[in-house]
Amino acid sequence: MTTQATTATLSNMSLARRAWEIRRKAVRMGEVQGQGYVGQALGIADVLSVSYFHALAYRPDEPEWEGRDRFLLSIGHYAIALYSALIEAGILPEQELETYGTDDSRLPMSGMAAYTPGMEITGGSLGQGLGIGVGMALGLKAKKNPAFVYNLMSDGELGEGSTWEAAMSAAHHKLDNLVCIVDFNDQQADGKSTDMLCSEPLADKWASFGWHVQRVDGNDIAALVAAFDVARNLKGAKPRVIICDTIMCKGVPFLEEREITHFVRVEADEWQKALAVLDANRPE
Ligand SMILES: Cc1ncc(C[n+]2csc(CCOP(=O)(O)OP(=O)(O)O)c2C)c(N)n1
Ligand SMILES: [Mg+2]
Repeated sequence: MTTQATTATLSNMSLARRAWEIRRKAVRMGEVQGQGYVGQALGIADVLSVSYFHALAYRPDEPEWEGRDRFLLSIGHYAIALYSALIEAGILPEQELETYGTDDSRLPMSGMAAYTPGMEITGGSLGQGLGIGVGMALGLKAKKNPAFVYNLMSDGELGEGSTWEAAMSAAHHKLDNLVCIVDFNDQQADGKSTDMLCSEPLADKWASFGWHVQRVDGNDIAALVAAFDVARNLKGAKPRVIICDTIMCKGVPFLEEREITHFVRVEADEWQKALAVLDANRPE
């Protein structure tokens, strides 16, 4: 599979180490700007590691390669996480990290397709990514392009009606080239997602919409690898969803233990502290 050829050229660093690198870059960007959605980035780092270093086919030096798998960031506010993965994957140069969120940077605080190589869509108006993904997956099929579309969405987006219209449409069109990843961190802007608008039983809901469903610990790399492999190789004309239960701020215990909110507050002197915690726990 093209994926293997792609990752082989990216060295044999472990997926755990890649996730660590993604976490470290996100915290560093947070330090540059003095703010950022680092809680989300720390939580989704394992998913991004498995996506970019196990599952996706892409060419770092040719981000628009027609054969690439499309990775859609429906949640524009997670841009700091995707930039970290794109830098780690060699699609963006590492030094650009220092420009995060500044005027004229290609790395604005919310993801913008027009600014950033590797950013496939301008997400952020929540609930749009899956519908765009349906269109892209249909388009790829029409062009007989075997690439896959991966849409990363949040649990907050489960409250958007457009998500479920897109889900119904994907099953109707038998989009077996579409994988939806739900970051279930049980948090959204006003509190816990389960308290705001409970989506449980979530796996049953997706299944009833005609999707192949898996639910995994989104911070367990082995479980993610297995789930991504099933989603890719499954026979059957269904779209696939991987619901990932993640922990916000994962990997930095003093932030994990803090009362979790949508915008986790990190004081000016805590960025270095967070980096030190990560540095003390660097995987091989
Ligand atoms: C259509 C739309 N409504 C509201 C917002 C404002 N908003 C930005 S992030 C966010 C939280 C959404 O939940 P989730 O993505 O699960 O949040 P997180 O896990 O990052 O806390 C909201 C409501 C938006 N961007 N788009
Ligand atoms: Mg959430």
